[in-house]
Formats: sequence, C-alpha cells, structure tokens
Amino acid sequence: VHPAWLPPEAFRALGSRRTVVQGTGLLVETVRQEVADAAARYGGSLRQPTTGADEPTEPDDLVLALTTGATVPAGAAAVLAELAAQTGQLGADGFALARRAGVTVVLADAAPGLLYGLFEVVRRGEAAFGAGFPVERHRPAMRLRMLNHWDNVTVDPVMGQVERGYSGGSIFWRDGALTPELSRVRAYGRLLAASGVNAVTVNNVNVHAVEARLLTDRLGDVAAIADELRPYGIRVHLSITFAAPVTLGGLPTADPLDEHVRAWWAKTTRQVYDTIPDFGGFVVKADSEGQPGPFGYGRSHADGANVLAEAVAPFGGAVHWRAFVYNHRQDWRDRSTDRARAAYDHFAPLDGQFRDNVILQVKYGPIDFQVREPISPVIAAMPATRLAVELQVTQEYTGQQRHVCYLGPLWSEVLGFGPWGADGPSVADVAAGRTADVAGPPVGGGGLAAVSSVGDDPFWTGHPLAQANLYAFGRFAWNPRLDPLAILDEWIDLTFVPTATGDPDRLRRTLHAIMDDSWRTYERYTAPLGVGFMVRPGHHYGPDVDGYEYTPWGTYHFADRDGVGVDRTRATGTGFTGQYPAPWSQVYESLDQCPDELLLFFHHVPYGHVLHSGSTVIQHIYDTHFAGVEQVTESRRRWAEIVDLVDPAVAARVGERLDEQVRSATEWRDQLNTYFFRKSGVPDAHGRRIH
Ligand code: GCW
Repeated sequence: VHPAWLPPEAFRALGSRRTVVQGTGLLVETVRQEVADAAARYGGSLRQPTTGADEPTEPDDLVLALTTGATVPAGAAAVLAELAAQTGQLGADGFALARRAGVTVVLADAAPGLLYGLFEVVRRGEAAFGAGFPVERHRPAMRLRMLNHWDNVTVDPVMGQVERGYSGGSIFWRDGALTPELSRVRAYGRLLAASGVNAVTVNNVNVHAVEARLLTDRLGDVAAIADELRPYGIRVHLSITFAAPVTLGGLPTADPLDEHVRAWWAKTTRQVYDTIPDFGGFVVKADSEGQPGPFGYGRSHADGANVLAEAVAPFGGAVHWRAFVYNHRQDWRDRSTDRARAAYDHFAPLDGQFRDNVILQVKYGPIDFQVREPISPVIAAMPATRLAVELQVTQEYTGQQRHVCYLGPLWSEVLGFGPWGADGPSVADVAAGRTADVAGPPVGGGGLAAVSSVGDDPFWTGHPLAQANLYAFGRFAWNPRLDPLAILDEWIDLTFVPTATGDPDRLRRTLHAIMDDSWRTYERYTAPLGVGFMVRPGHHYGPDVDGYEYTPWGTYHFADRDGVGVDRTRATGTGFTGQYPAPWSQVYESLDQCPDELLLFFHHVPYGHVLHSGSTVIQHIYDTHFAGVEQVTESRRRWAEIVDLVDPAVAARVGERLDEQVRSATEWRDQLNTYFFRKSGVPDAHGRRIH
C-alpha cells in the first residue's frame, strides 16, 4: 500500500534527533511509538522521562510533553513558563510549539494535542530543528473534523461496494464481513490524524438491510474498527436508518414521538455505548432519495433528529442530521418546484427547535457538489442551530478520480465566503460556531464533514494525485484560512519530495503546474457558468447535456434556441435568490451584478448576453472548452517530463489517468460546443472546429 503523505522518509528529521515524550495514556503511547519507530530507522533516540533531578547529560532535541504532569523535562521549562497563564486553554486538540536554546518543544493540555503536535513537527521536517522561533499556539478551528464513508458491507450490483467510490472496494468491509485487513484501517487512521481528521463514519448514509444491523447484532464489527482508529484519536460514528425501530426492533412504527420508539432508541443506544464507550454518534439521511424519515409519520425533522439526540445525549454523543432533503420525483414540466430551494424550505423554519447535540449537516451548495455552486442559503439561515458544512472529497462530479482536480481552491472559496457580505462571519465561522455577531443566541459549531474518497486501492484514492484532496480536507477542517496552494506544497513535500530521485524543485514546480488550477480547468471543459450537471445519468461520468433535462431529479439547464440557464430570481423565476440575506439576495437577483461564474445558476439569458468578462455567453462556452482541453493536454505533457523523478507505479497510474482525462475532456468539449452551436446557430468567433 502506498504510504501517501507519511512515507518513512518524512520522519527523517525527527527520527535522527534525541526525543523525550512525557505523559501517559493511549494517545501518548501512540506518540511514543511513532518516535521510537522513526528513531530506530534514522539513528535518533527516544528517552524515557525522569523526574526533575536526573535530567540527561545530553540535552534533548525535541520534547513532547503534557502540561498536566508534575514537571516537564528541563528543555521545555522555559516554554511552559511562558505559556503558564494559558495552560489549560489549548483545548483537547491544541498544542503549543516553540524552538528555543536548541530545543524544539511541543506542549499540550491533553493527549490528542500531543499527537497533532507530533505531526506538525513531521510536517516541518528539518525546519522544526533549525532556527529558533517563539511560542506558537495551534488549535483547530473545527471541533469535529469528520469523514463520511459511503461504504456498504455488501457489494451492490449497480453501485459497487462504495457508493460514488472510485478507489476500489471498502477498507472496512469485505465479502459481507469486517475486513480481515485491520492493519489497513489503522494505517488509514494514522494518515487521517496526520491531516487533522478526528471522526469517521464507517457506512453509507443510504443504509441498506445488512448495514442497518451494524447498530445492533453487527455492532462488534464497528467496535473492532473503533479499536483500530482510537490510538489515532479518531472516533467512530454510524449511519443509521430512521426505520430501525421497525426493521430491527420489530415495532409497528418508527414515529419519533411514540414512547416505545423513544425507549427503543434509548436502549439500543445504551448498548452501543456499552460496547464502544467513545462512540461519536449517528449520521442520518432521512426523507431523502428514498430513505425513510419523520415525514412518513407526519412529524418534522426536528422531531426526528431530537429523538436520536436524546438517546445519545447521556453519553456525550451527537446526531449529524443531513439537510439534503428534496423531491427527487419532480415532474420536469413543473416549473414551480426548484430543487435549490428545498433544503432551506424544509429546515430554516425549524431553527431553534433542535436539541443542542443535533448538528445539521449541510452540503456546501444548494444542489449537489457541483464544480460551481453558490453556497447553500441554509448556512446563513439558522443562527440557533449547530451547522456542519459537508464537502465531497470523492470526486463524484469532479472527474471521479480519473481527472486531476485539486479541490483545495474550491473549498477555500466556500469556507472563506461571507454569507452576510465580505465583512461578516464566513461559512467557516458558522461551521466553527463563531457567529455571535449574527442575530440569535451563539451556538457551538458543528464542524466540517466530507464524503471520503478512500477505498482498498493501493494508492488509497485511485488517482495518486487525488490524495491531495483528502489531505487538504483535514488541513482545512483544522484551519480553514490556510492557503490551498500552501497545503498543496505541504502535501507534495511530504508525499513526493522525500522519495524523489533527482531535482525536487522541478518535481514541485511541475506538480503545481498540473494541480494548482486543475479545479478551474475542470470547470472550463464541463458545464458552464454554474449551470451544473450535464453528466451522464446514473454514474455521473462524462458529458450528456440533456441527460437529466427531462428526468425527475430537478437538475435542469433549460437551454433552447435563444438562451440557457435557470431563472431563480424573485422577479420572474423560482424566488430562490430570496433565501439569501443581503447583500447576496440583491447581487444574485441582479443580472448586472451576478458574478459571471454563477450567471446560469441564477438567470436564464440569451446566448448573446455579454458577461463582465466582455465575452458573450456562447463565445465563453466555446473559449473555455477549447482552453480546458489545451490545459489538460499540457498537463499530460508536463507529467511525461517528470516521470523519471517518481516511483514507476505512481508514474504509470497517473499517466494512464491523464490519458483518460485528455480523452474525456475532449469528449466534453466536443459535445458541449456542438450542442450549443446547434441550439444557437452562432459560430465560433475564431472559426475553430465545431462538429
Ligand atoms: O450526490 C448524490 C449522490 C448519491 C448520494 C447523495 C447523498 C449517498 O449521487 O449517491 O447518496 O448525493 O448525498 O445522499
């Protein structure tokens, strides 16, 4: 299995030093083991801590210590003194890092912080042991940093084992049972911890019959996974079906207000915590795409979420209730229904009705993980509810890990976006719970969640370069303000540079050239100007402009001979723009002010409409599609120039996927350009070949 961003070489700087680790407990032992392994490989040492008097004759290079001990090793004393007033304020996951008088010091109030501090030292490599630097305090912005696996225990004949999975089978489940390869689960936990993730769900949000039983008679399997992930500070969560009281409990109803249903959830949950004391909680997809939910009993989603929240509350658990609820059986002739409106219409009226251990998990956009969407208006509409923002690391709509598409810049834009304008709180602030300056009582944030891209593929993510997205997710959940290109640099330096043969600068430069702008490149050759979809129905790979146009799924572009786009204005359209607060309700409503990249999401315009860029819509479509393919072709060429610097297996896999990306992008270009040329009759201003 590929080591991803933790090749042994990434531990060289740390492993060649003298280190002491002070503290006790499971995660401190993990830190010790990491240091011991690295030291054994690179000639350093791990010293056992002693008490005050017999400090070592040779000073330590690195001290990792908990602030809660009676003393800290000598080298850390000055740093501890400086921190003094702030000890106890680093939080469970936070740490302080400094280098002074030739000693690098990591101090944490609790063991998880020590582990994150260790991985920060790894990330910095030699720089952690170079020039001194003053005390830095590190705390994650999000308390919950969660990956959702859409893994099934059994293999679905249509979807395969992992729904929207592009990396082989599940790393948790095999042949209907728990995987025999638990070491792989542990290695996964280690990678996640090194990126900052602290929670995982082990099964699909679409909960099928076998998977439902993970809650009850198959709970032992979940416990076994939890045992592997626990040493890396990762708590396990389960996706459950709302119908469980009926399907598993044999009750006549799953009505959340029924006393027997409440009692069943309470009893069942107690058993879960008896087996897995640090169990994180439930993730629920209800009344969505055929999953059962409270609507079936005439109850609200607050009723539904609260009965589960009540069951996990005594144990400190949380319920992640997804806001992805819409009518997937819409009549395409019905112009009054707008899928973009659905989450807000369902959930905004419920603000304030959820128990405080309910986290409403909202996809970042109002539709479905498209390459370009405005942010979901739900994010700005529920000040009295804990919200988590959901991203999609698995590239369902962004090339399915056959295309290079580094999503860091997309996520950075989403997280940094100010729903109340540039000066107000950002999307990340809402997820982190820092919305006190917005009307309503301040509530804790729900954190960041994302659909995992990992499978049992030797490269974890199918496309080796797609590992960068997984890494970036954890880093953003820790600090949403990080520069996406700096994250990419970290990932390159951890993953590739230590094992590169030859010129690491050339490797770094070329990977940046291929990846930096790859999200926008993908946007260029696929659906234009925020209109979305245009993918093949079902598997969602490759172009099919009208594939969803006359289906019940609510994802339409309305192209005709005169123009294209969805009128979501209040004036003449579905009124969706009214779900945003100012200034966006106005900006999006206005044809003049609406940003180009979202124009067709909000407006239906003629092909000759002139964008802010100065181009017409039709010419923009032609230009971006030609440019997108050129960029992909260029990336293919660049990769060929650096294959000598990387592992041959990686070189071969990436090369083969880039070939497919060139083919697929060309297909997208030709279908899109031809489609719009035939609809509009407007020729390309530059006379390029359109079929
Ligand atoms: O993007 C859509 C996917 C479904 C998925 C759903 C969801 C798990 O096509 O496969 O179901 O979103 O987020 O629930």
